[in-house]
Order: sequence, then structure tokens, then C-alpha cells
Amino acid sequence: MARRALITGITGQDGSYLAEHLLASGYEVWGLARGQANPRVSRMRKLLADVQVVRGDLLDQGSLISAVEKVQPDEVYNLGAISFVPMSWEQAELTAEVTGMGVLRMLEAIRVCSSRGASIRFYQASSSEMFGQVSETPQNERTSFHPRSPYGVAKAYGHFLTQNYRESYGMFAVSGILFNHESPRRGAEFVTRKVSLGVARIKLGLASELKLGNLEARRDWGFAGDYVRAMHLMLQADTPEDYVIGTGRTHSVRELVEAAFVAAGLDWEQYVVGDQSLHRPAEVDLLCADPKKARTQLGWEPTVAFEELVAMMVESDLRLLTDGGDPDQDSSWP
Ligand code: NAP
Ligand code: G4F
Repeated sequence: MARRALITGITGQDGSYLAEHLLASGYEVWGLARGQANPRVSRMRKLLADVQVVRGDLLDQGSLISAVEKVQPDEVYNLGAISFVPMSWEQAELTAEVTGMGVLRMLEAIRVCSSRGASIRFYQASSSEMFGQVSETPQNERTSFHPRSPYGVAKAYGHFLTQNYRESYGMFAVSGILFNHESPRRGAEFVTRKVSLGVARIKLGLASELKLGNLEARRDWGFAGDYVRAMHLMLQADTPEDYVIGTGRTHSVRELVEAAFVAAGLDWEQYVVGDQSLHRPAEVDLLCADPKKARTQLGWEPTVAFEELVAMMVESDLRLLTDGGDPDQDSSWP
């Protein structure tokens, strides 16, 4: 019988790549979807026709228990979250409820169903944002946390709770501490996609400038399609352990911008305008992964280099806009 996976956050970037990867690996895939008439669910149903949908919300404990009881999954991937860092200052309480307490609710749903005999492996989408003001570079599984946003704090809560349920109840519960990962399916609010869309608009004569915040921040950017393979590998391991997932290379936002404009044959300095309102109350200045543990224990390697990723996103957005697509509606799926 096919193994069964339940994914929260199925309408998001990672949910789509993970669903494709699990379907290709022979899984029966279920996605937890919220809302009465969520347009992102209709879009997901069109593009991932083989994914079955179960209704539920990370804010609603009963709905998660019902979903787990209905699907009877072998594996649960908790990708659902308020994931945009600036929004976490504007809606700090909601971020704590969804991104933090949502983890507790999902773990409880699994614990209740496991007490009736089910054996369910759990993956939590932890984040390099937990490192925040970093104490060492590169960051590994033992690096201390100093989160710099309500989002980072909520993720740290979910991370420690996952560890605690593993230790308290013997659950196979793990966290992947994932560094920034991007793709043509990335939400338009995140800097990589904002830049690739901005470049495409300028190239096609649809815009004349691109407003950005802090160009000095450095991130370890990889390709989302590579990172979902790591999530799956973590749940196939013999023992439940946490892993850092990243490329081990760091680039500034300025380097990202330069690479994206170069990919379209443009000079960034003619178009990029600084906007103070896009700077954050507290910034994470530098992230760079040490993915040695994932490489040696899981055999995981990233396959897409930074320049390749940036070019892929710019080319995809040029195609999308040339074909008359609406990035907010269509994104660059599939
Ligand atoms: P994303 O595109 O923003 O997707 C977030 C998902 O969460 C959406 O499917 C959204 O569904 C869902 N969601 C929001 N509120 C919910 C609620 N109350 N109940 C159930 N689902 C809810 O995020 P992503 O980039 O795919 O990231 C996936 C996960 O990895 C997130 O937890 C993120 O924080 C974490 N992460 C991401 C990165 C990265 O670089 N991408 C790095 C580290 C960790 P709706 O359609 O209903 O809004
Ligand atoms: O693309 P970003 O919004 O991603 P951020 O804040 O690093 O968070 C992403 O990665 C985390 C993993 O480390 C995830 F957990 C999280 O869910 C999310 O996926 O911003 C990247 C950098 C920041 O330093 C920001 O200040 O880009 C800088 N930036 C400069 N101008 C901008 C802009 N960011 C955005 N979104 N928009 C700008 O105009």
C-alpha cells in the first residue's frame, strides 16, 4: 500500500514542490487547506491534481485532529505558517498563534491519534531566522538562537516544542533548520521574487524603477526543489534528528540585485531606488549554513547554484509577464 503524507502549507512554495516530490516517490498525498473559498486552493488543485484536500486550520485544534484521523498519515509535514518576516511585526499575535502555537496543535493531534495505535513521523519547518543575530558563522545544528523578529521567536518555540515532544513522548519528530530557498513559485513579497519580477517589468517596459530596503543583508539562498528532498530524507532516517539545510554560501541583497539585472542585460544602478520604509525594526545581517551533517548523514546536496537560481527566476518572470500572466494570481506555477 502507498505511504500516505499529510502536508500543511500545501498552497505555498514548499508545499507544491514537496507534493510533487512525494507523488513522484509513490506517496498518496493529502494537503491541509484552510478557508471557505481560498483561491490558492483552487490554483493548487489545478496544478497538483493528484493531491487530495482535507480541510483544516492551524488555529483550530479540532480540525487538525479530524484531519489526522481522516487521512491516517504515515508522515506529517508542517509547512503552514505566516512566513513573511515583516508581517510578523504587524501581526505579532497572529504569527505566534499560527507559526508557533500551530506546531503545538499539530503535535497534539498526532499525539492523540498515536495513542490510538497510529505511528506517525512529523517534520517541522524550522528556519535559519532562529539564529538571528548570529553567534558564529557558518551556523550549524549546535549554534545558539537569537531571533530578531516575532516570526523568528515563533519558529524557535515550534523548534523546541518539536524537540520536547520527541524527548517526552518518544515521537519521531524532527526539525529541518532551512536557510532561504527560492524558486519561480516564491511569493512576490520575498526579496528574490520581488527582484526577479521587478527586473522583468523593467525589461518589458512595464516599470521604470525598483524600490528596495537593506541591500547589505546577506543570505544563504538555495533552490526550493532541492530543499524539499531534504525534508523527505529526514523522515526516512533511522533516528529522529534535526538538520541544517543550506548551500554554505552567502550573498548580499546587492549581489542578488546585480545578478538579476545582469541576467536581463541591464545595469541595476540605473533602476534601483532605496526605500527607508522597507528596512526592518531589527535585521538579520548575515546567514550562512554549515550543511555538513545533512551531507554526511542524509547524503543531501544542493544542485542549483546562486547565479543559476537568479537567472531561472528572472527568465521565468519574463515568460510569465510576456504571456500576460498575473504574478499575484498565477505566480510562475508550475
Ligand atoms: P509560504 O509560501 O508562505 O506558504 C505558507 C503556507 O502556510 C501557505 O500554504 C498558507 O496557506 C499556509 N498557512 C498560513 N496560515 C495558515 C493557517 N492558519 N493554517 C494552515 N495553513 C496556513 O511558505 P514557504 O516558503 O512555502 O515555506 C514553508 C514553511 O517553511 C513555512 O513554515 C516557512 O516559515 C518555513 N521556512 C521557509 C523558508 C524559505 O526560505 N522559503 C526557510 C525556512 C523556513 P494559505 O494559502 O491558506 O494562506
Ligand atoms: O526575502 P526576505 O523577505 O526573506 P527573510 O526575511 O530572510 O525570510 C525568509 O527566509 C527565512 C529563512 O531564513 C524564512 F524562515 C522566512 O519564512 C522567509 O522565507 O528578505 C531577505 C532580506 C532581508 O534582509 C531584507 O531586509 O532582504 C532584505 N530586503 C531588502 N529589500 C528586502 C527588501 N526584503 C523584502 N522582502 N523586500 C524588500 O524590498
